[in-house]
Amino acid sequence: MAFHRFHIVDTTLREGEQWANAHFTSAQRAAIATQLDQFGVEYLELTSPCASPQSASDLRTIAALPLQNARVLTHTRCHLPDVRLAADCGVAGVNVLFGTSPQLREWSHGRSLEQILDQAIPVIRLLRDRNLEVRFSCEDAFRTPLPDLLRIYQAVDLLGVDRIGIADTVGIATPREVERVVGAVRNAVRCDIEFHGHNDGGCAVANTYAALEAGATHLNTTVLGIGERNGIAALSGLIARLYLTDPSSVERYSLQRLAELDHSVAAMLGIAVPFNACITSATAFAHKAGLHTKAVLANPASYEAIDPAAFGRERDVLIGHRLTGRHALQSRARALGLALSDTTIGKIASQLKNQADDRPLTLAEVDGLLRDGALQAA
Ligand code: HCA
Ligand code: CU
Repeated sequence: MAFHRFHIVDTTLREGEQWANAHFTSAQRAAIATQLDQFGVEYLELTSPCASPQSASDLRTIAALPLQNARVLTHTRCHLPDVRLAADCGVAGVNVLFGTSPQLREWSHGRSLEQILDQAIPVIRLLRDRNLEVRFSCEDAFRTPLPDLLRIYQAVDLLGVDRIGIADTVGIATPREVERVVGAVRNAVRCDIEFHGHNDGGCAVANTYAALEAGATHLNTTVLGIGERNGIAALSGLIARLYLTDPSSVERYSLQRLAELDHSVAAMLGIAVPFNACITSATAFAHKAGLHTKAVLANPASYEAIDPAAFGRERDVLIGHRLTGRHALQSRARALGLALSDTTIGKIASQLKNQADDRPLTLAEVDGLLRDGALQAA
């Protein structure tokens, strides 16, 4: 299936900074912006200049970088003073938000729908007058009654926003609900649609993908999925999902840079890339069980839907453990230039399994067993 055109709005430098253990220095922020730009994301969303003096000066610095692909946005409350300051920082646009669910209206800001719209009007006008991209997002959209959502989105669409944002702020949506809500919004507005999905229920990437299928044009990600609580859709997860559907949908990105990007941000955060990160984790292309290794050695496509080479990764066929099969050993022997009979391979396999019950063997140790086996058989 071919996708309509979509844009990645990476918010590592805003939502990502809201992860409990994230605290980027100015140099790190600039490095992340540069790496994301080199990867090819279309937008970077940065923390509001109202957050702190350093946030304001870093926003100006990054907005002035000679980036090749990414337009720099900042994210502010829908307050005129905040938006005025943001508009003076050299950004291409401002992402504003307002909580619209009954929960946030009651416990966060206490405003009615009318008051929200009254506050949005001058903000949208100011950004349009300044020729800046303007996005208006309903925070907590999936706990906002659909009629309320549509009313707000249609009103801001008529006021001339470039896009509206649909945020699953508390991570409660399912792909089906995302399809229903984004589909309804798609039918109600002319402007572009951005989706922002939290991962509390483990559905962030699935929901973001469902939003794309239902008509969203702009998709929020962060590197490694960092963000409030357990974060939002991970860039590598979304790229994997898109690649699996249609490799040509992501060919415009520098896919070979993805692993380096994840590892570099992980190092800045003082964490390892999670073992289950799509594409970029140490074991994302490691095959272990005998059934798997046998088939992968014959044809990698048997157990690999993603080609590691497309991302500059290599597959790992693990053959030093107790689940190793004879086929994997035979294939390794051939790679070493050793011609071993089935009987010899069988003996080596038993030897390996005995030893590997204590601990897995390294590849060098397996090679040693194969070479010894070849000498004894000669
Ligand atoms: C938050 C806000 C937000 C905003 C998303 C958006 C969310 O940090 O609570 O502007 O679309 O998840 O609602 O990240
Ligand atoms: Cu968020």
